[in-house]
Amino acid sequence: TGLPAQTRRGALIVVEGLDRAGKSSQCEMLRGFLSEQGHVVKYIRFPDRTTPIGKLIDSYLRGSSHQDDHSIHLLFSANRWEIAKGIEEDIASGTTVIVDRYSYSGVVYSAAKANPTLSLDWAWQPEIGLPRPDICLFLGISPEEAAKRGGFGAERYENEAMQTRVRQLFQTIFEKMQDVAIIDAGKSMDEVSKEIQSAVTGCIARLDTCGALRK
Ligand code: T5A
Ligand code: NA
Repeated sequence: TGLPAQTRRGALIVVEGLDRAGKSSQCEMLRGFLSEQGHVVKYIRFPDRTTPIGKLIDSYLRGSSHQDDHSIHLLFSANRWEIAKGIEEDIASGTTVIVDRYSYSGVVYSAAKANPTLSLDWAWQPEIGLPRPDICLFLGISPEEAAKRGGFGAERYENEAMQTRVRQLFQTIFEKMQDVAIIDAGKSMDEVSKEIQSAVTGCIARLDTCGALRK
């Protein structure tokens, strides 16, 4: 008696994957699924191209401007930091947040560049302290399956050599990581969605929603 009921926190769910693996489609489907289950859900994506930093990133990705490799890496990271507080507040107030790409894309795409002073280790540093996901769903897809979903677009990084290194680096980091579900994204949208739902349902059931979000 007397003590206010503690608000149960939301979950932080990250969806990562290779280009055209279906991340955005699956985030939307997951949002619908969780909403139907009665969760309050927010869907955000990185890069968030709407902020001033995001506009610099957008221009870089579209090839309209140049940035040093380290500099653009720090901008991608800063783009997460400027939204991090908002994520923490949402989670604390009971909202489940689905994030389309996060630090893992951040470190992998930068380290995939042939730049001798931009290692995975270097790339991780500015990510330290950001809210840690309760689960990361990694959507893996073969180059053949990805190609069937349309050729490479015009954006930077959408080329064979870059994608091959990105694929290897994602594997390297996810092999060592806990709380990651590797999903075969080459299957049909509904099959992929079912696998994601089952992984997320398991995660939420195990989650101590009275405990704080990890860093
Ligand atoms: N980046 C990003 C960094 O370098 N550092 C960072 O810190 C961050 C956050 C932009 C780039 O920025 C880099 C990585 C990227 O190169 P982005 O805007 O998220 O990142 O990339 P997008 O181009 O929007 O995303 P993708 O092209 O990777 O697409 P998605 O979201 O994986 O796929 P989606 O859902 O749009 O689907 C693609 C197509 O496939 C179909 C869909 O209908 C759609 O046509 N499809 C399927 N078809 C058959 N079967 C299925 N199961 C299908 N699922 C989807
Ligand atoms: Na996308």
